[in-house]
Amino acid sequence: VAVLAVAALAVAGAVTVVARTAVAGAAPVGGVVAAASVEDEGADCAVSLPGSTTANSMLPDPFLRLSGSRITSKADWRCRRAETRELAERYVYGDKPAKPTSVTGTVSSSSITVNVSQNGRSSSFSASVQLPSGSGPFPAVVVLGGFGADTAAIRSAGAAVINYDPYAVGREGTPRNNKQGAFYSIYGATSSTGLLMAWAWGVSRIIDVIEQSGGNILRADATGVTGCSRFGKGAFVVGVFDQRIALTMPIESGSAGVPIFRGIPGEGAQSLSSAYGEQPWLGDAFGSFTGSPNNLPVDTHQMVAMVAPRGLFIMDNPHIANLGPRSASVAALGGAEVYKALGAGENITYWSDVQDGTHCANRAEWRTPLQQNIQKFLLKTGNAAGAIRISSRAAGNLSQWRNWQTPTLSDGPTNPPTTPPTTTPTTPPTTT
Ligand code: MCU
Repeated sequence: VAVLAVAALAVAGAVTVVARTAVAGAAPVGGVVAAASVEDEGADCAVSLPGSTTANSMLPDPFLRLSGSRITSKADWRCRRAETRELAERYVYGDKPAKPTSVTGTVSSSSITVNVSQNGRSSSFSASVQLPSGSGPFPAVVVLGGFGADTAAIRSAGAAVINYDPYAVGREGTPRNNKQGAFYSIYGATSSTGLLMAWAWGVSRIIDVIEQSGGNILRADATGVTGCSRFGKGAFVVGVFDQRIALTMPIESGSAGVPIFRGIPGEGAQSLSSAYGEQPWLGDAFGSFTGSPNNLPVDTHQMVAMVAPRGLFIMDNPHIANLGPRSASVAALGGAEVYKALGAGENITYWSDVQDGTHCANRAEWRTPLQQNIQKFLLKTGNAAGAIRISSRAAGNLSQWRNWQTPTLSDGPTNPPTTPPTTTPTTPPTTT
């Protein structure tokens, strides 16, 4: 990787390569990391969100607990992650309900069906499956929408493709007070949960069905997700909110995807009010923050961090400022600090060093890292290093966005902090 990076720098002269140093003592989560066996490992963490938020023009400290103390061990991340999840649900995406009381379905070599019911309401959806050659059971990559992902490369690497239609679960083109699709049939058309989270809930239910299927065709412990553009936003949210996803691969996701909210206005990317208004992608609560992202108590570098230590391969396009690639690079660099602190710095790749500016083009540059990521995190036959390859056309600078430094986290678990939380000044809630 070092050779490749240096060569690219010398030839193109347009690439900023941040070399990754090996992290010592990476034992528990470094190297190849299996996904969790449950959707949310921190579901039992007690989290109480404050009633108000404090404006902060810098990226919130991902290591700082709501109580005001910083985490000190790797084990502490589990419940700090749970706090981050609650913040992300309340302020950004809306709630993701836990697994419904009944999830049933089937897995065949050509399709997956999902039937869900809860509180007397039921809904169902299905997805087609394309297996790779060879004999299974296979890992699978859920592909949101029908474009932008290199499905041929996925299959030739040895993973199945699950063609998931997000609109079956959360339709576009509806007003916020009349959302439609399998998610909203269960949770109501006035649910404040946005489409991206509804789509994520749908993929979680697909994984439930794969788990229950007995694993003869598809492996339940090796699922990836990808998609481009609005489906890159979706793929990102899928991976953030289900720890069974072993490899998350958003492509050119743009505003409401990977880019830090705080950076979008300055970069001239699709505005937060435009992204919020175009479709009900984000949760209804985000509407109070479209003009004031500094009031958000969370930003997308923390969504990146929520994927840690699992595989994350962010693909971006530096040629289209509307996508916010500079802000996306900052999200990746900020989230990578949590990966490093957990000893998993080699598990994140950000790659915007691409030639073709066409949105959602099939890009030769991503084929090798795509297959390497599939080998490493899904097939578990490889151990390629992560790479941060930020195009100098759209290179963000993390140091301009943070006033915190990355702690050295100890390996052993620690007890909850004994010092009382420090009182910080708060502004009144920005929600109206
Ligand atoms: C980049 O993703 C979106 C973008 O946010 C929208 O403004 C635009 O209409 O559609 C993009 C997309 O999904 O393109 C396929």
